[in-house]
Amino acid sequence: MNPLERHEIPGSVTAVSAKGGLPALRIETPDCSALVYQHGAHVALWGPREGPPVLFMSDASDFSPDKPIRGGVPLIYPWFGPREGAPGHGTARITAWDLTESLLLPGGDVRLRFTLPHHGNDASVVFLVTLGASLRMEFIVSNLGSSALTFENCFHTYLHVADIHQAEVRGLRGVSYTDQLLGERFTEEHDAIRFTAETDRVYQNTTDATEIADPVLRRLIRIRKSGSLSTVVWNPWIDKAARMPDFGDDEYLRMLCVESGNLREHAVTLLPGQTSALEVEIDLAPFPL
Ligand code: TA6
Repeated sequence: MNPLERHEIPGSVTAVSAKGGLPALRIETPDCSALVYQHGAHVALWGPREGPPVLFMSDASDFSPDKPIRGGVPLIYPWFGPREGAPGHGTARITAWDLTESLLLPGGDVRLRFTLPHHGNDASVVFLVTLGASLRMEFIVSNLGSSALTFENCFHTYLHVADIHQAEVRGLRGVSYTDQLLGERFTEEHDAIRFTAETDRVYQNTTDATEIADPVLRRLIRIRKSGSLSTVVWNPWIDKAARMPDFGDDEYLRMLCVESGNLREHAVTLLPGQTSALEVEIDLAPFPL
C-alpha cells in the first residue's frame, strides 16, 4: 500500500512507487511535470512538460531510506554541512515526511503540504510546495517549546545547465562570501559568476534574487527568495565529482547549485511561540537576445 495514495488527484497527482521503491507523487499540471518523494519531502524533478528539466538529478543517486537523494531540492535542516557523529546537512533530507494535504489550485497548479515527523525538538516543521509554471517552496518552522530554538535551514537546489563552461550565476555582485575551500572571506566583484574549478561559496547577508544564464538552452533560471540571508553557490568540478559515489564523474558539466537558506552567523533563533518562513520561487525566462 502506497501511503500517498489517499492524496491522489485524478489527472494531476498520482501516487507511484519510484526509484528504490520509494513512495512518491507524480505531478502533471498544464505547465509542469514533477516528481516529489515522501523521503525527504524531496522535489526530485520539476520543469516544463516538454524540454530539458530545470532541476538536475544525478543518474548515480541513491534512492534508499537512509541516504540523501543527489539532485532536485534536498531540504537542509536543522544544520548545514558536516557534524561529528551525525548525518551531513542534518536529518530532514533523510527522513520520510508526512504528506498532510494535496490541493489542485485554480489555474491548475498543485500544492503539497508535508510535515516533519517529531524529530527530537519542540518544533513544528512544514514544507509547502506549489508546482506549476514556477516552483514555489516554503519551509516553515514554529517553536512549540518553552526555550529558544536555533537551527540552520536551506533549500540545497540542484539546477540543470547544458554546459557548466558557458553557464553564469548573476545577482551577487558586491556580496561578501566565504570561500569554503580556502576558508577566507571575499567580496563578489563580478556581475556574473563563471565556473572554472571546484566552487563552494557561502554568500552572506544577501536577500538578492539570482539567475542562472544558460546560453546553450537559451534560458534564464530565476531564483527569488525571502526569509533567507544566505546563498550558497556550488559546483564540485572534476576531483570532487570523482570522489562522490552517488554522482557521475562528468555530471559536474551539467549542473550547479544555488542554495537559499540561513547558515552560520545567519542561523535562525526562534523564541517560544515564534515562527520563521524560508521561501523560494524558481521560474524560467527567455534568454535575452
Ligand atoms: O552545497 C555546498 C556543500 O556544503 C558542499 O560543500 C558539498 O559538500 C555539498 O554541500 C554536498 O553535500 P552532500 O552532503 O550532499 O554531499
